[in-house]
Amino acid sequence: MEKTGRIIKSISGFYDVFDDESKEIIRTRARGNFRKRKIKPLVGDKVTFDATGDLGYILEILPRENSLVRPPIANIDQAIVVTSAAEPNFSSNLLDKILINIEHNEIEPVVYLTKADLLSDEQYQELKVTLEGYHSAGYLVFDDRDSYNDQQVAKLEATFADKVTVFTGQSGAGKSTLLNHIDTELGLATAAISQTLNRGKHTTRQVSLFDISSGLVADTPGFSSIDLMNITPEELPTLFPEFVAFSPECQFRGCRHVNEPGCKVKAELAEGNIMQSRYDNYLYFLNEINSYKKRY
Ligand SMILES: Nc1nc2c(ncn2[C@@H]2O[C@H](COP(=O)(O)OP(=O)(O)OP(=O)(O)O)[C@@H](O)[C@H]2O)c(=O)[nH]1
Ligand SMILES: [Mg+2]
Ligand SMILES: [Zn+2]
Repeated sequence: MEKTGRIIKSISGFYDVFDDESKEIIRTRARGNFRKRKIKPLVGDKVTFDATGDLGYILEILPRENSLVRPPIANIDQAIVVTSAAEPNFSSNLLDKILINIEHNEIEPVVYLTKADLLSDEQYQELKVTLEGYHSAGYLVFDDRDSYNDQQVAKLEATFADKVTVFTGQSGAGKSTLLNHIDTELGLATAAISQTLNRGKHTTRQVSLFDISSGLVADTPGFSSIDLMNITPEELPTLFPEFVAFSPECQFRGCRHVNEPGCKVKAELAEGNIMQSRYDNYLYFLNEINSYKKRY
């Protein structure tokens, strides 16, 4: 009998599927022809499956709304970019890359600061100014000095209803720790980065979806770098919301905001209304994307 459901976990060739109808979790395998067709089921995929035997079989993956490579997950509405102030240190380059990948997949990004308790007052004030820049650029930002203060955690949790939310960000940033504060029954494994590095592994090793506050929420393995392989030089400026806001006032349509005359983005940059670090990262990424093109 053909059923429908969503993959909530993938463990060495098996896929746990949440059955839409029975609300049970059914262990399945993918049909052999998926491999031949070079299709890999992802956590978050909506599927049809057969569950007449002991082990179910995924029959078909329904069309994806979107999918991320890092972390590997499909059909996402919102991404919480867990960003540590220290251990590992804040990197505007990595944050902007993550945000661009999220924007490119039409996923709603949220920036969530962790580990600000490890900063001096002065360092925290400085980082807060940077994060206020992200807020002005159009992002929802959570930047309390105490990452897990109840009010802030409750406010984040309130965004989960009727959505699929993915927690993403650098390894050791505190994704699993934050999820454990939101749902104290999850009991996800967490570890200090020095331990993680010693073992040469990420603490969270697989993507899993959980039912939290009337939504689905994914914990994922962290990473330390990300590429921009799928993004074209034409697309890049459209992935910075603050550039998009000003670009209709650029003299030229399709202005890349580099050397064009009458560029409103550069004018706003000079006025201090666009963050220098975001603009510098933009130029840096443009270069990186152009260098991929030369290689292939
Ligand atoms: N001081 C401080 N430590 C924190 C905070 N958040 C998390 N940690 C610690 O940081 C370490 C890493 O946290 P995890 O939650 O395992 O990080 P993760 O992002 O899930 O890491 P991966 O699963 O490897 O991607 C743990 O030792 C946590 O206790 C925070 O706000 N302040
Ligand atoms: Mg983790
Ligand atoms: Zn321009």
